[in-house]
Amino acid sequence: SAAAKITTKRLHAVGGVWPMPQISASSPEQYPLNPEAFYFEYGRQSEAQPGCSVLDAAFKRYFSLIFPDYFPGGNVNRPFTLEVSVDHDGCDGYPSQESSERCKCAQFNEPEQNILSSVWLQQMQPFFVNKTDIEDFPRFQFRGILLDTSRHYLPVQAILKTLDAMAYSKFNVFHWHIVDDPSFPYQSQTFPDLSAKGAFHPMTHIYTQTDVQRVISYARLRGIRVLPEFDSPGHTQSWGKGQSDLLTPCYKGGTPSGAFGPVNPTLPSTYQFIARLFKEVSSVFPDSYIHLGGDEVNFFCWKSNPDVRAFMQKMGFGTDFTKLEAFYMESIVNITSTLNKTAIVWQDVFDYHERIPEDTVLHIWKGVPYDYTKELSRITKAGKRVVLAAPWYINHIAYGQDWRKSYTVQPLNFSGTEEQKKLVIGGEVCMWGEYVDATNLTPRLWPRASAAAERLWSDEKQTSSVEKAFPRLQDFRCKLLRRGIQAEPLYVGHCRHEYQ
Ligand code: CP6
Repeated sequence: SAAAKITTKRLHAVGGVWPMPQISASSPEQYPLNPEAFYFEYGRQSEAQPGCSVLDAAFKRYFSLIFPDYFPGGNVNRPFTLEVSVDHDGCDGYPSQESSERCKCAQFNEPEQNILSSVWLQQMQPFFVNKTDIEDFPRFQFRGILLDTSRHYLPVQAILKTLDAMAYSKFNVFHWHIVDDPSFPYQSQTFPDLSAKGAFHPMTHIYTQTDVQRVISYARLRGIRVLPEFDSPGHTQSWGKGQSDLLTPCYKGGTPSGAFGPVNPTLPSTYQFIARLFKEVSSVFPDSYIHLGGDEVNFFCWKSNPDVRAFMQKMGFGTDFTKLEAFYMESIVNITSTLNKTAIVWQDVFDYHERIPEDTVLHIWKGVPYDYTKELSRITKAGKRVVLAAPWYINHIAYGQDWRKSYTVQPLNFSGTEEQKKLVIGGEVCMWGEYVDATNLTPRLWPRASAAAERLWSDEKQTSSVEKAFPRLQDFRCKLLRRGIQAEPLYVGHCRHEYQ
């Protein structure tokens, strides 16, 4: 195919395209696009053929995105067909860590030219396109966004909108920090009291099974995995409302104070509960990963409780409460393994555990702003795979163009061997919810998250200049606006579509 004739000429002038493709070559030849005579078709060599749900849905979406104001009645000139070829595994099932995101795609024109991978349809520009060959693949396999639906409830619509915007920046993991201390909005089939008593409101501020399925299938059609997080043993205050005896009673002056601490790691009933909850979660969420949290465990309440102290003695932990935390995390990681799921945990877990399974992924969030490179060295040295979140806590806002800091992160610039570098599977932008709800989520995320998206997708050398990125990101932000994403401005300026 013509796509095979891709030159390796690297062009920085691919207008409005973000993140930067790995290899692209544009010619000055231009082709008009007319909605009356524009068709998507399945390529002849495509393994996927009509009926491929992911691609059929992508054709519809991207037709509307290319021709947003289209209504029938224009004149037809030369028909223009865009052939699209994808592997069959892109059609059925859910996206996974193994999904191919590689494509050889031509931004037009001869019918032989292919777009491989539906993710790629977003490359097209409306009305006139330059003949462009593109060959592309991600630098990192894991490119996530964390949304926190516990500090504030986010309506399903707000989540779906975020999934749209994620696809435009080629994010492929939605890390759903679904529950935490303030509220438990996940409506469990097995333990309905968790949301009935632990959500902000038992009817309106919950995610029903239908809601969750909607999010998962919406994400699937956009090539996005849904990674659920049920964070424990800390960050679980809301769990205690609907599940008695789960949390540790805190003591004061030898008697229970009425307050509760982290999950009680000393009772067999705790592990029976977790096993049943995770069994449900692992069948509801198809992804092969579950995030188990394990961050920021406060030992104060455990220390105060005489039963916990007695358990420590019996287990030979002495007064080292990190051993107790390790015992708990090990147990729930093992539960996850028996459910055939791989665990992701916050990096805190690494500090106390030598015995977690080799395939457990560590999520790096400490060491802001610069010390995360030490964390990367230390944890990859132990042979563990990592996801880097520390430099991309974009719930933190500052005056000025803070996207530049996100953009100049060098995820592999830490001391370590080539083998260690391979263990960095990607990165994640975290939007913690203390100060974020549906009113400010979109402008706080976009286009700031897109800076990290390019760092995680594109070649670092080709995208080393923040100055060159600036006008492209401004263009891309205008594209987000045209697509209905209320992305905030980067700086002084205007979007051309404002006066067209
Ligand atoms: N919630 C949970 C949070 C944070 C973490 N876990 C957090 C801590 C420090 C900062 C930002 C977020 N809000 N459950 C840590 C992973 Cl600076």
